[in-house]
Amino acid sequence: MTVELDARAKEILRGNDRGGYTVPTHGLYPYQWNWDSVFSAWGFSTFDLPRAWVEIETLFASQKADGMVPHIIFHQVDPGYFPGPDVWQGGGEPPTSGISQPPVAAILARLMWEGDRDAGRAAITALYPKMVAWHRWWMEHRVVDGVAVVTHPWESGRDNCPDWDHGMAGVDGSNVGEYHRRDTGHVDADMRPKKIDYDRYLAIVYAGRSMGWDQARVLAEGPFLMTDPAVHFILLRAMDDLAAIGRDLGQDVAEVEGWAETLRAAVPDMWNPDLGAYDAYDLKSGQWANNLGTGAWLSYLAGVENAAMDARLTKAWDKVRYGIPSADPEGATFNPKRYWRGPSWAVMNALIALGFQRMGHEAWDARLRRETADMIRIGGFAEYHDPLDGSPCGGANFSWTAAIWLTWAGRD
Ligand code: 2M8
Repeated sequence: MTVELDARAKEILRGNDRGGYTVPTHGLYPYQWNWDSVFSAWGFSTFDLPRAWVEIETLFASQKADGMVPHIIFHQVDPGYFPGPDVWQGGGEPPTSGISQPPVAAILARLMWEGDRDAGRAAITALYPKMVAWHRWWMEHRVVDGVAVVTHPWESGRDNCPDWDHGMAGVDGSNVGEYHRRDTGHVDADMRPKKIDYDRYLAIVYAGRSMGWDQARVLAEGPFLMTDPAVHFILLRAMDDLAAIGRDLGQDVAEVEGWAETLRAAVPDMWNPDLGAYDAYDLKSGQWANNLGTGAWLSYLAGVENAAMDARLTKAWDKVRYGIPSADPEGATFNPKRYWRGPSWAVMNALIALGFQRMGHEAWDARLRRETADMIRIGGFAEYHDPLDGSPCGGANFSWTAAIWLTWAGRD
């Protein structure tokens, strides 16, 4: 079974390879997505290391002059996805979107490099200054008072998770006009965001576009701005990993270490005392999300732990069977099949497990790996899974789920 799944996972990655970049899945997502691509690279690194480094090189080839690495790169126009390059107008050749995505590159590039230093030396040496520039972009354009923020739910990668409900309520989506969604032509609409979400997603894109994607203006004047503990902890961990890479390469890492210190010092500011966990905060309305979500779970990744939170988290985990739910199972809006509002995502489970490993939570790591592997055995290489019964949700033959099988969940 494991051997068969290994072969199938490799087949999926090869099948989604479009030559230098990997699509998340055929049909539903026909372009290169930022963090999907880095997870795909990690997957490739288990059986084709040169191809793995090429994936990350292709991603960074679309880095903007200000250091941003865009969230989508539209290599070949495909009418099967909306909103495409004509809607985004993010510039570049190939064209891109106008926002970024969670900066996992340094975290996984370090793992890839440490797996084979000789093979990765040239690639990591070329990549290092580009990753520094991207992290500087985050510090300059997406950190407010030391805390990481997102200017669009898509920037968080967790598009419709309950974290964003307050911020989204403040976005006027009534003027976006007619448009034709394509996602619901590929997968069950009950597993996707609702129309009211899409209206607001588009309103935020139109606002950014009207500012010519001037990121200082997007931050100051955009209609959506929330702190994101998940991105904060990912960025903080990525800073630590980037500093480690830089030290190994003999670079001066003082600037990167300084960024890590800034982010670390602000961690207490993300603590919502009423929730008893790290939480997202709406900078427009001044309200906590009051949602026990992925951000809290990712604290371990950054070496942050809080005894008061552990019990809350494990209680939520115990309510489901297959991995970490993307929303609190006891929350009023929990939905085990609707995208980021409840399902278990193999890719998030793997990131959370890197945190468990960092903090020495071996039993949790083993449990999460077993549950994620079982979920993939039940539901296949789906985009995400129902955490109650493991059934598949969203797109099939998904690159990042295949990658997580090869790198972590399916490993002996
Ligand atoms: C989902 O997001 C895209 C927009 O970026 C979409 O729904 O159209 C998210 O799950 C995101 O995290 C992911 O990177 C992307 C491709 O898998 O799909």
